[in-house]
Amino acid sequence: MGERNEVGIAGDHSKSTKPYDLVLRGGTVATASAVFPADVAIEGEIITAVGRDLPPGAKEIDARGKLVLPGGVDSHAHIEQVSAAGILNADTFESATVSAAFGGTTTVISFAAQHIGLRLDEVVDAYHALARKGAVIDYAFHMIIADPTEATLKDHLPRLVKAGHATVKVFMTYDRIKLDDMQLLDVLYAARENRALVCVHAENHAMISWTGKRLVGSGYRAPRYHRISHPRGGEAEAFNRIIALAAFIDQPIMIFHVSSAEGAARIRQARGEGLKVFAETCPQYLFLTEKDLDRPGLEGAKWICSPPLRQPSDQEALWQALLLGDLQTISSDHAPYRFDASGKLINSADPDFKAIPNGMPGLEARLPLLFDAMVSQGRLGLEKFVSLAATEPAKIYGLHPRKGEIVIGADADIAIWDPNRKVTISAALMHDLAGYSPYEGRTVTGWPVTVLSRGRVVVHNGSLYAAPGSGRFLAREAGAAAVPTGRRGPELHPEQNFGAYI
Ligand code: DUC
Ligand code: ZN
Ligand code: ZN
Repeated sequence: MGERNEVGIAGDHSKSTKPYDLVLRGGTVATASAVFPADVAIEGEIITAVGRDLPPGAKEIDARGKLVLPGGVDSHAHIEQVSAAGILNADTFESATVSAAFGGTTTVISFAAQHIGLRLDEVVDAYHALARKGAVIDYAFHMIIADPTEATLKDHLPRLVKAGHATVKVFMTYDRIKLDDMQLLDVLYAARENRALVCVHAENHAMISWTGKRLVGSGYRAPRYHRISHPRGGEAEAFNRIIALAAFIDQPIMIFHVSSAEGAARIRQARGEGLKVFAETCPQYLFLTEKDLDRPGLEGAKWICSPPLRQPSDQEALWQALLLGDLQTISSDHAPYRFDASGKLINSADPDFKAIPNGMPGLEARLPLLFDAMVSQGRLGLEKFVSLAATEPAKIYGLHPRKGEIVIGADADIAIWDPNRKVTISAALMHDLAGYSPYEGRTVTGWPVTVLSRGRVVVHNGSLYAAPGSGRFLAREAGAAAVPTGRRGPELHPEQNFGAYI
């Protein structure tokens, strides 16, 4: 990777006759470990040099006064996906990836969502077709397994992992897609056999259903009761359970969208015990609270997501967990539903909170919100921003070093940020199809002004330059994150279980 015919040594252009295709000149480059002034040279789709005073490019972009950062990697976004309740969300691959690009994100991992009775390989093919048609940035899929039949786990999954789908996702809640503990063990075991990382939506289903039923039965129907119906102890319980199951099988897991202080504490404990438990949180859990749900009438429906928005003390605990490395990534969990009869109000014009689809848009606002908090306001700093938003997700999900870092040989996926630009977030500014922004009216400092995907300018000064279908599928092998520790539950060891191979 990264070698040029003319020069022999990647990054040394001194003996070359041909100019670089493109040079980003005079900016400040940031990686997850350093911030330094440098030009970045690109040939074709690849970064081929990073250094001071590089020779000219056939084209140049003036990056003086700007930050040159790896394009964001959003490792959790629901795009053109049919939900557990059978509802299609608002975005297409085109609108979602355009929105991502405007927000500085150049790689997205969305879902291929199996429902009961469907063949996993056919599901993956169907999402491939949608993405191939619409995506303007590069993409991959987590395979949602809702029907872990023998054919799914023994036939389709192994073939799909070999075809570059290195991650699966399972749900511990939601009628119709939740897996019971036996099924979770089956998926964890199959993932271990095939070397795939298992991502988990972990909440206690019975606690949610029981509380929700009693609330609605007693007439508490408003959106704010959504939060009450997802008890914080239900997150901690499900984390404990999936961690115990994964430790028994010795299968690394990624716990999605950590929302509570108790949840973060469980992950810290598991990691302290040497278990391979990775975890993410999302901007909504860092920047919004249950107060956002508590609005007159049905307005709060726009802020219904699961797990729910919680309290300022949870936000502080999540920031602390990010600081300590207990949480390694921040994804959007983009799941857009319009505030009308196609989305949030699809089940009724006056729904109780249980009948309102879960989720909110976030692909575009993710990085500007984080940049503002972490860089402009100084919380954790620029290197950590790059790490959480791009480098770590790329590493954990098998995309690094191709994605997630400005380094010779990587894809030229780059976002040039104006660190001083002030922007007030509004639905009108966003490019998704949700029709509202949960962050309406919030002013952030710092904005991605030019975004490149594999060396192509896809966004520049508020205009789009990419065609639908120009994004590419990223086949991934599981990286180090998915390698088991080698310490299974003793009951699975023939030396310790009277010789049984199970
Ligand atoms: N919860 C999910 O589990 N998925 C999509 C969005 C949400 O709120
Ligand atoms: Zn989820
Ligand atoms: Zn999700």
